Amino acid sequence: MTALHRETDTIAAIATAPGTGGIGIIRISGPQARDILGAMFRPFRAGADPTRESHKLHYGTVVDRGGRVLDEVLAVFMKAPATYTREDVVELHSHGSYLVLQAILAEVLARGARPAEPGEFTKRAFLAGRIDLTRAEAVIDLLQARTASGVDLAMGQLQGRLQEQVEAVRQGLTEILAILEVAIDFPDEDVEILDSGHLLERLARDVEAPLDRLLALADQGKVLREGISVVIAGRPNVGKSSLLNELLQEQRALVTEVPGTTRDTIEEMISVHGIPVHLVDTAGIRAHDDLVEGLGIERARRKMDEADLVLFLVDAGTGLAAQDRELYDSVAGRDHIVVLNKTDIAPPDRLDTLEREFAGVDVVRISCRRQEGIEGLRETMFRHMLGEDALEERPACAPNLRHRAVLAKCRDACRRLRQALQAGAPADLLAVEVQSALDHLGDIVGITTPEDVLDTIFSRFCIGK
Ligand SMILES: Nc1nc2c(ncn2[C@@H]2O[C@H](COP(=O)(O)OP(=O)(O)OP(=O)(O)O)[C@@H](O)[C@H]2O)c(=O)[nH]1
Ligand SMILES: [Mg+2]
Repeated sequence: MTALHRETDTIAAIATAPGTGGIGIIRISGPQARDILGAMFRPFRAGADPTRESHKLHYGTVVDRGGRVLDEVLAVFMKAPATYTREDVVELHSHGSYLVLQAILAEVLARGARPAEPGEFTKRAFLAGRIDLTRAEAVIDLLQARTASGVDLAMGQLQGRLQEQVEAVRQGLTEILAILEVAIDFPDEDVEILDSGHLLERLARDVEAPLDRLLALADQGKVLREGISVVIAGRPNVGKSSLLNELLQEQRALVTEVPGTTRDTIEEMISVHGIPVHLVDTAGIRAHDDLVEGLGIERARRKMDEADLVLFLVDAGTGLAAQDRELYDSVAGRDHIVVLNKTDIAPPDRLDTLEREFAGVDVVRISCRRQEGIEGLRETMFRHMLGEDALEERPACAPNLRHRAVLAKCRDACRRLRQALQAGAPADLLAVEVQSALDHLGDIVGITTPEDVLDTIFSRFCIGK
């Protein structure tokens, strides 16, 4: 199926979720939608005819071919092209009984529609050119978003933020291609048409820089959509469980002055400036001869290995012990923040000494007892998750994994183009690289996307969307 091919059959599906709801909606799209409505619908108001009035709700019943009333409904006919699919669309709003919905759908199908495949309504919107592929993908992201920040991203993408940025890069490449084509068409001109310095400048400004920004956004996108996992680690009694409780703002974990209080991991979800964080409190890690504590410590180490970010907690009241240094060896290689706890009982010069010990690492001072420094810790966590500038400016959209892979290929093509330009390669050779970069971007917005990729994307949808 290509973008030029318009569907000629009519599709129908129950658009609301399975189960019992207040109302349920059946959606029909295609050339027969209007006739199917006309044949099934009996308006309550004399002379009313929804098939003659577009985008207007009508109250009545739907009946089967034997004249039996299936339900009372609100029916709307939406004339092409001002519809979701750009085809004629009918919606029947019935009572939300799944049996009623199925009976109405069966009648619609008996009158000539066929069952819609998953995502087929949105696919038609895409094939009709109403939305590009990034917007179509945003629809499913929105339906499946599990976090508030994921919803924000999907909404930005649905409104075309990603498409705009990709189109801007495409524009930059198209202009470079136009310059190259002039050079190819007039190879014998005396004037130097191909000013490689100028082209390199354009490439850097209009193509490479925005591409790099998009790639950075993709990394942020993963965090915003899925959140990250953060593990609190440290030797016994440094205040790990106290910190979990502070971040949760709830007395979730047991806190005592006995080292080895926490034996199993404790896992909770929190939100750090809108980003979902899977927070794990662990058993204090130390040498031990207790079976249960040993199992807890093993688990703590495993959680630390899986974590995206480790909060390495130190008791500033006692200072660094051999156990801290030993444990820090296995933390230092991962993304981590050093957290100096119990500042309320630490002599000020010790805090300075400790900070010097961890030179070059983010160190945050807190006191769980006085509830101090927790907001600063949240901000430092946020910067680790999204980068320095993210607190001021949150991304309005972000490339997903599919986009990221294609952007990386486009970036490679640009790298080859840059090298060829610097080596003084002929215009036709340069044009090949530009074209390849353009094709990759075309995959993102859906211009050159292979059929099997399209199928995979739309198969992720639910039926009726
Ligand atoms: N003075 C002071 N004491 C604190 C602070 N934070 C925690 N504590 C105390 O330190 C002791 C240990 O706290 P926990 O939160 O249980 O420490 P933990 O790291 O979870 O300990 P384990 O589970 O045994 O590994 C408790 O008596 C807390 O009240 C703080 O900021 N200042
Ligand atoms: Mg604990």
